[in-house]
Formats: sequence, C-alpha cells, structure tokens
Amino acid sequence: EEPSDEKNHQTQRRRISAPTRLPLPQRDAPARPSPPFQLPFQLLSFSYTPERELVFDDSALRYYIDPPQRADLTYRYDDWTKREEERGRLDGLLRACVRDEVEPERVRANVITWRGILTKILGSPYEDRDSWELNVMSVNGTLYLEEHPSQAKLADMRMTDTDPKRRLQTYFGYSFESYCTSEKPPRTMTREEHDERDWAGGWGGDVNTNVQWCSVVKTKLDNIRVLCGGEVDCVRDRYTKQPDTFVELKTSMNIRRGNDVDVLRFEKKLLKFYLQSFLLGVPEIVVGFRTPAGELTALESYKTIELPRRVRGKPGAWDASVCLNWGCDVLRFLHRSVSRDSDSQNLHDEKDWRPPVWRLKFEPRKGLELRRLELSEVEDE
Ligand code: 0WD
Ligand code: CA
Repeated sequence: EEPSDEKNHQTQRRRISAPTRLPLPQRDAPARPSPPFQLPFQLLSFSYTPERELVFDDSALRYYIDPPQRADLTYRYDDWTKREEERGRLDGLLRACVRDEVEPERVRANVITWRGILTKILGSPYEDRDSWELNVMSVNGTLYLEEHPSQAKLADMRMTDTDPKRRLQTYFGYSFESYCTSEKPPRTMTREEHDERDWAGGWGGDVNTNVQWCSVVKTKLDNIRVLCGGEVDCVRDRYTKQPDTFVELKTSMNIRRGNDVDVLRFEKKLLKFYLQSFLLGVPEIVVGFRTPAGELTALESYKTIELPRRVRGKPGAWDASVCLNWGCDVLRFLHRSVSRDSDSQNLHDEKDWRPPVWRLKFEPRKGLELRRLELSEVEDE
C-alpha cells in the first residue's frame, strides 16, 4: 500500500498548504501568569519629512507641551496635508534594520514588524469588530510580519476618506497632537516663543501627516526576540534616546457622568492604548477628552503600567496576561509553520530565492487561520 513517490509528494504539498487554525483563548480562562516582557531598548530612531522622505535623524521629534483649555480640534481642518495611503509594507523598518545600529540585533531577532501589527495580534482575544490579515515570511529563521489590507479594510479606508464626519474625527486626533507638541522643549523656549504660541491660540502648526518620528526597539516576549518600530508622538521634557520619556497622545469622547456604557467603552479602549504603548516601552499616555463637535474638555495622563490594574476585576474587563500569553502562542505557531517550511527549503543562497509568503487571517471571536500562498497569489512589487 506504499504510495508512489509522486503521490506522496502531492499529499505532502497539500498538507503543507492547507490552512491551519489557532482558536482564541477563553477571555476569562483561569489566569496564567504573564510571560516576562523585557523593557524595550531603543536601537535607532528615524523621521519622515513633510515630503514623506525617510531620514535617519530626529527632525520629526516633538516635545510635549500642555494644550490650551477648551481647544478647538476642528481648527485649520482645511489646511491638513494628508499623507497618501501606503500599503502597509515594511519598507521603512527594513531600511532601519540594515543600519549598523540595528544589524547585529536583526540577525538575532525572531520577529521583525511594526508595533501596530503586534498591537493587533495581542489585542485579538478581546477584539469584537475588526478582522485583519497579515503576510508572514521567514528568512533565516526570522519572521517578518506585514499588514495585508483586506478588501474589507480597503473599503473601510475609502469610507473614512470620503465620509466627512469620519474624516473630521480622524483630524481631531491630529489637531490634538499639534496643540500638545512643540519643536523645542517648552522649558527652553524664550518668552517670545511662548507669547507667539499663545497668540496662535496654542496651535503648534498645521497638520501634515507625512511627518512622523519613529523609534526602533528590541525587546523580548518570554524567550522570543522581537524587533519593532513604531511612531512616537512626543517626549516629555527631554529626549534620552530611550523610551523612558516617550508620550503617546490620544483623544477620546467625553465620559458622561454616571453613564456606565461610556465608562465600559472607554475601558475597553484602554486595552488598545495599553498594548500599543507597552510594546514600545512608552510609559505615559495623555488623553484629551472632547465633545462630539471637537471641543477639548479635559486632559488626563495615565501611566501605562498602571492601566491593567484600573480595569482588573471589573465585569467584562480585559486581562493583559491573556494577551501576552496569546502573543507568545501566536508567534510560536507562526514559527512552527512558517519558519520550518521556509528553512527546510534550504535554498537561501540561490540567487533569486524568495521566501514563501503565508497569509494569516484573523476573524473576531473565532481566531486565526494560516495558509501558504501559491506563487500565483504573491503580488510582485
Ligand atoms: O500596520 C501598521 N501599523 C502600519 C504602519 C501599516 C502601514 C504603515 N505603517 C507605518 C506608519 O505609518 C508608521 O510610519 O508604520 C509606522 C509605525 O506605525 P505603528 O506605530 O506601528 O502604527 P500604529 O501603532 O498602528 O499607529 C501609530 C500612529 C497612529 O496614532 P494613533 O494615536 O491613532 O494610534 O501612526 C499613525 C496614527 O497617528 N498611523 C496612521 N496614520 C495614517 N494612516 C496609519 C495610517 N494608515 N497607521 C498608523
Ligand atoms: Ca497618538
């Protein structure tokens, strides 16, 4: 009953490219201890210029400054220079990875990706709404994860782009950043510079979303070495070349007094704030609360590490250890499937070798599905 070589080969191929699944953990499963997470260490920073050119300097670094009370977040909406939609590629990060400061760590890394991708993966046990898709590749045992904008995501982005209400809401976040940041540390600003800013109503300059300052850090989730890059809104007082003074800026709708639904909604959002900042080592999150029409009403600073305790024990609350354990499970699952497969090909030295591309799909409340793309499905760039 020995199958012929040909048939054996076929079944093997079919087995490899059939999707494998990873079901989500129970949200309220008995608590597993959190895997250790190493304090993120910055290796390199870079900036995007107003023309969206990547430069290896800190020209886009900003300092935190208190915004004026009752700031108008609709201010200069028409002067927003909006960045072209990019396709979620890793380009900027990969350019950083071949720099001398990062290269030795790149070789040792088990996973290389944007921080935003890790936020999505770790948050998925509690995600009820948004699905997502990634491309996954492995080169010499290192996993590379990049976003694959699904049809649903593309449609949603077009909606945001054309729906004036949603466009304005997106702008609230950016105009808040303008009010809260300055090119110079406020303490070193001259009297004239402070006055000038006051005359401008505290406005920090028109919004250009091409401009971003990014930090590339190394960290470890349990024994998994992670290299990731992410945007940092500003630093408080001084820049130490490490994340310890980083500040993340957020806007959120007012929480109406005594309104439990508002509170629940905000606490659910805190999970995303928490994961996003935690992964890059950002210790402080400043939230600007606003009215539906975009008037700033209150300002609250949160210490990132204290957020899990704020929600713990409340009904329907999230548990960060569920996310961290799940993150490890996912990365190991990808390593087992993708790295083993790519490395078994042993063709890395061949001239035109390109790693197989795998597609990881997440469906809320269901879990992950992973399959290897056929060559014909891999888009050429
Ligand atoms: O999947 C990702 N995270 C992608 C990131 C997909 C495609 C590109 N990028 C780029 C980002 O533009 C940036 O240059 O990677 C770099 C770092 O991204 P990240 O820090 O990993 O991204 P994330 O944590 O998701 O978002 C950080 C900020 C956002 O701030 P808020 O407060 O809303 O979380 O980056 C901005 C946004 O200000 N941002 C975007 N702005 C415009 N269009 C986008 C976008 N598609 N994605 C993130
Ligand atoms: Ca932000």
